[in-house]
Amino acid sequence: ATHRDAPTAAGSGANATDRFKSDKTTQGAGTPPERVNLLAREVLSAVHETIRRHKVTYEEYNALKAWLIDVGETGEWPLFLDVWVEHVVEDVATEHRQGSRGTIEGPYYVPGAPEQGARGSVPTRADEPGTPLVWTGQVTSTDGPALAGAKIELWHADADGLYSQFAPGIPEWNLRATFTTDAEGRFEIHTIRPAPYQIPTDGACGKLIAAAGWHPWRPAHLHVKVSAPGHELLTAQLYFPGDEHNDDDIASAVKPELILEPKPADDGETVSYGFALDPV
Ligand code: MBD
Ligand code: FE
Repeated sequence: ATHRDAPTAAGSGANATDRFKSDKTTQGAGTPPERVNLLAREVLSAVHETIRRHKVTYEEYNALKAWLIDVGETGEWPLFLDVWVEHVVEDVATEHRQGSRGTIEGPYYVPGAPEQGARGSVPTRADEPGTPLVWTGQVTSTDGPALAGAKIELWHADADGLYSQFAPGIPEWNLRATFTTDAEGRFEIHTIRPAPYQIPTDGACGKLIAAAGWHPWRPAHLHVKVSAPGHELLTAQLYFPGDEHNDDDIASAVKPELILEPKPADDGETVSYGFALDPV
């Protein structure tokens, strides 16, 4: 890549902000005033309490103000919220479920990825770097039966940790696809193993991480949305054993049930992992 199309925090941030606006911006617009009053008051009280307890100075208050302005200007509200807040929303939203565990969606999902049937490959570049991965599995209902015609939407980073449609210079649907289970609920997906993901160091989120002395890493992961008529949508991520950030993901989104057990194969790796969906 030339310098001009090098990935930047502001570039992926602007794309993630646009993506959010085109899909989800009107969700929750009808939240009743009593609820807004309750939640806004409690969040503000928690901020006030922190200021009093730690005797926050004007210098620190102005650093916060400058940083919040920067989050907006670099388009990083989706990244900030999904990394540091979404995992708790996801826990609360799914605590009633009996079926497969899920985790956060993150900022880089795009609906409508190309349909590949029950068995096929995700779109890749001719010279796509990365270890080939063949993933087989079955989608069932927690009621018992296999779910034919269930949709598995898959998206993930490439071997450089970059996502198509958010980093520049990558074909539109690279490493993004939709699969549909066969009559027995089964699927077979051919892709590559993604690299770990690093929060951009040149944006507001990167500045917070550096200023606080944290690290910017998420472990390597595959994102999925699994859906079938009459069942709750499952949003999950799958991880690889031995990744050094499985235990300290900056986005707090790893759960032991989501770690794959890949096995070496002639040309790369194979893995078996399926999903059980809760009826609505
Ligand atoms: C990612 O790839 C991701 O999955 C999350 C949750 C946040 C930032 C980048
Ligand atoms: Fe991700």
